[in-house]
Amino acid sequence: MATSAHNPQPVGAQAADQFDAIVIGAGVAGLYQLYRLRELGLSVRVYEAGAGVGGTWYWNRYPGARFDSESYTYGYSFSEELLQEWDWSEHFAGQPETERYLNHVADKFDLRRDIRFSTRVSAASYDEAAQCWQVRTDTGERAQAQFLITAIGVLSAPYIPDFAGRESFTGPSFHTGQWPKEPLDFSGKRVGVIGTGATAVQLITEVAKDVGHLTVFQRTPNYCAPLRNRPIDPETQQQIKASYPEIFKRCRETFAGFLHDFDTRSALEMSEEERLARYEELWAQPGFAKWFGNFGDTMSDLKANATMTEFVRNKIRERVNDPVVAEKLVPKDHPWGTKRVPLESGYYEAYNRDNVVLVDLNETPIARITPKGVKTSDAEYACDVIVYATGFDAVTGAFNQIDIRGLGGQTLKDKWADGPRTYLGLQTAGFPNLFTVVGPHNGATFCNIPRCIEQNVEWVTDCLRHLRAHEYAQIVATPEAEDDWTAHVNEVAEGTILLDTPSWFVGANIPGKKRAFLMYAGGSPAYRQKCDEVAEQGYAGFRLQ
Ligand code: NA7
Repeated sequence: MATSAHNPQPVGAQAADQFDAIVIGAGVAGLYQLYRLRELGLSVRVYEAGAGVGGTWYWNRYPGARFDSESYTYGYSFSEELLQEWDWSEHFAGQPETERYLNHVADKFDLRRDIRFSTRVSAASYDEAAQCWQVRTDTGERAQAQFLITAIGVLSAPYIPDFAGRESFTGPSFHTGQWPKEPLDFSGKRVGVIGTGATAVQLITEVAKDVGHLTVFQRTPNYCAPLRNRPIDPETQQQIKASYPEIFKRCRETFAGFLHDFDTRSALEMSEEERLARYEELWAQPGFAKWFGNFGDTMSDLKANATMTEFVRNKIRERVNDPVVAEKLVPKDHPWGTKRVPLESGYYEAYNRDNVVLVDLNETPIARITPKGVKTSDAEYACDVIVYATGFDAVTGAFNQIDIRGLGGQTLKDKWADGPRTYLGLQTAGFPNLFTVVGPHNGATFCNIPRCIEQNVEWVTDCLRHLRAHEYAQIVATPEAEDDWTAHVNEVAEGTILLDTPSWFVGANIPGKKRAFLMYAGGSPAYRQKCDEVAEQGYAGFRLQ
C-alpha cells in the first residue's frame, strides 16, 4: 500500500497530490467513508462538487424537501455521542434540518480539512504500472491514490427533457436538484411545475400556498400516500434516544432498512373485509408502512397487488373535489408500489385550491417552452417561473459524467452501455481498486439509504484493512463473479413486479437509456449476508495481488 505521504501542491500545479484514497462526494456516504478511512490511518482527499457538505441534502433545497424515512432511522449510527446530542425536531425532518445535521457531523469529526469543495472530478484513470488511480478535476487539479471510492449518489445527475425553446424562456427556471441557495419569493407569481414525481409532490404541496397561480404539468400520475409527519415531543425524544440500539437492530433486519417490514401473509388469503381493514391500518401509519409494511405479495403478484392498487385509487378520488381532476390524478398505467411511492402532506388537496391548475400532458403534450411560459398542443400557459421537477439520470448517470477508465483504457461508460455489470454493486471487473459505494446493483439502492451506506462503507473499510494487513496492492472483481452477481440481480428483479413499469429503477425515464434493472431487490439482510460471506472467504470473487 502507498505511504501516507501528502504532497501539498498549489491548486493547478502540474505535480499530482498523492493520497492513499480519493473519495468522490461529501454526502452521507462520502463523509462516513472519510471518517472510517482516517481511522484506518489512510491519507484521504474528498472531492465535492458542491460548496458545502450534504450531497442530496445540499442540492435539493426546494421548498418542501423532506425525509420519507423516520428521522431517527436516517442519522448515522456509528457514534453514540452523536446520537445522544442530536435532537431531531420532527418524525420526518425537512431539508434545512438535515443539512444542518450533516454540517454538524462534518464539524464534530473535523472532516472538512480533507474535503476540496466546489471541485468536480472530471476524469479518473487507472495507471496499471503504478497501480494507482490518476484523478483530474474541473478546476485543473490532479491527484493520485491507490484507491478510488465513488460516493456520488443515486439521484445526483439532474435530468431536464430536451424541450424545444427551453433557452428562450425569459424568467427564472431551474431543476429541483439545482435549487438556488438564495430564498425565492413566490408570492403573487405564476409558477409552472413540470413533473409529478416524489420531488414535485413535496414541492407542489408547499408552494401552492404561496404562489399567485400554479400550473402543474403532469405526464404520469403517481400513487401518493400520506406521510403523517408530526413534531417530536420531549418525552418521545427521550424514548428515541434510549432505544437507538433496538431501532438500528430492527433496521438491520428488515427488507429495506426501515422500521417497517413486509407482512409474510398473502393479501389474497383473507376476506375482503379483513384486507381492507388492514389497508386502513397501514394507511393511518406514518412513513412507508403502506409500502414496506404491506403484504409481501403486493410486490410479487399482480393479483395481490391489484387489491392495494384499487384501495389507493379510491383514497385519491376521496380527496379531490372535482371528479374530472381526480380521475386525472389516479394512475392507471402501472400497479401500486412499482414506482417510488411519493409521501405527501396535503398534495391532493392542493388541487382543490382556486389557484392551482392541473394540465394533463397525455391529452395535450408540451409543444415547446416559449419566452413567456409553457405551450402545450392546445394552449400557452404564462409563467413567471418554471420548475423542472423532471427527475434524475438515476444510479448510473453520475458515473457517466466522469470519464472513468480502467485496465486497457476501457471506459466505464462503454462497459455499462447495455446496463451495469458489477460484483456486489461495489466493484466492476477491469477497474481495480475502484469501489462504488451505493453503486448500481448495490443493496443500498433499495434501502433506507444511510443504513445501507454504513454497511457499504464498513465493508470497503474492512476490505482495505485486509489488503493493508496482507500487503496486497490491488483488488479487482473477477469476470466470473461479476457475471454471477449480475445474473443474480436480474433474477431477483424478475421475481418482482418492478420490471414492467417504466420507472427510473430500470432507466426508463431517460430517452435512449438502455433498459436494465439498476438496483438490488433482494433486500438488505440478504445483501449484507452475501457481502459478509465474501469477506469471510478472503474476498471470494476478487483477485488480490
Ligand atoms: P421522478 O420520480 O423521476 O419524476 C420525474 C417527473 O418528471 C415525472 O413525473 C415524469 O413523468 C416527469 N417528466 C420527465 N420527463 C418528462 C417530459 N419529457 N415531459 C413531461 N414530464 C416529464 O423524479 P423526482 O425528482 O420526483 O424523484 C426522484 C427521486 O428522488 C424519488 O424517487 C425519491 O427517491 C427522491 P413520467 O413519470 O416520466 O411520465
